[in-house]
Amino acid sequence: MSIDYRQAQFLLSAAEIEQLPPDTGREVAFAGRSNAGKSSALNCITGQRQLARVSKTPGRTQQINVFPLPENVGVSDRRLIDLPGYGYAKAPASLRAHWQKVLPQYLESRQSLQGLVLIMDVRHPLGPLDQQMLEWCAAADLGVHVLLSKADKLRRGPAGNVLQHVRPAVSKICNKASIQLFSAANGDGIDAARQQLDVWLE
Ligand SMILES: Nc1nc2c(ncn2[C@@H]2O[C@H](COP(=O)(O)OP(=O)(O)OP(=O)(O)O)[C@@H](O)[C@H]2O)c(=O)[nH]1
Ligand SMILES: [Mg+2]
Repeated sequence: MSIDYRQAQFLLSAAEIEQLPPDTGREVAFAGRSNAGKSSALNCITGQRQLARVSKTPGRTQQINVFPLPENVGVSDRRLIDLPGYGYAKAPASLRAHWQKVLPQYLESRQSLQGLVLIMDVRHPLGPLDQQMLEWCAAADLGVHVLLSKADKLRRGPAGNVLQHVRPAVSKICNKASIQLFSAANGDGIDAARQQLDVWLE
């Protein structure tokens, strides 16, 4: 049986780890560079256009947004988490410093966190902050599933080439990581992404 992600609902936005729901059950977090397509991926996977806010302006998701899955999907106490995007140059320095502190703290301390979906624009993969994120996950012994997003922006051949190049580079930093192409625009890769969530959440 697989989980019905379409039932996900918005619960709250948190600026601090202490504001998150109790650290019980299981959750999966979505992370990535600002504008990489985190919120779009969440909306695509949950089949809900407006669950997470999507914006042309980078830096839209500035808090930790929590989306519980209701009990009636066959599991209980399960959540999806939309993390604030990193690397947005125009974000106030104080906010960047805040998340630079809170993100690794969250990855290390959150017991219910089963894995991280790391989203990278297929046209700009594996920037310095993506590498840092992978290093934090390796240090926390956390599973990572990379979505090379906006795959519809490249032809199939070039997109496949990026996948072949990025896969070993990602594994080198974090040997537990898996990777795939993904497009929120046309739904390519959605089944594989949901399967990974099922593994972590079921
Ligand atoms: N063509 C295409 N555009 C996409 C895709 N995913 C996201 N976008 C576009 O990329 C922009 C950013 O998407 P978001 O989902 O808001 O990105 P985000 O990572 O949540 O950004 P922040 O919350 O600002 O950190 C929007 O204009 C989206 O429409 C995709 O798969 N294909
Ligand atoms: Mg967002």
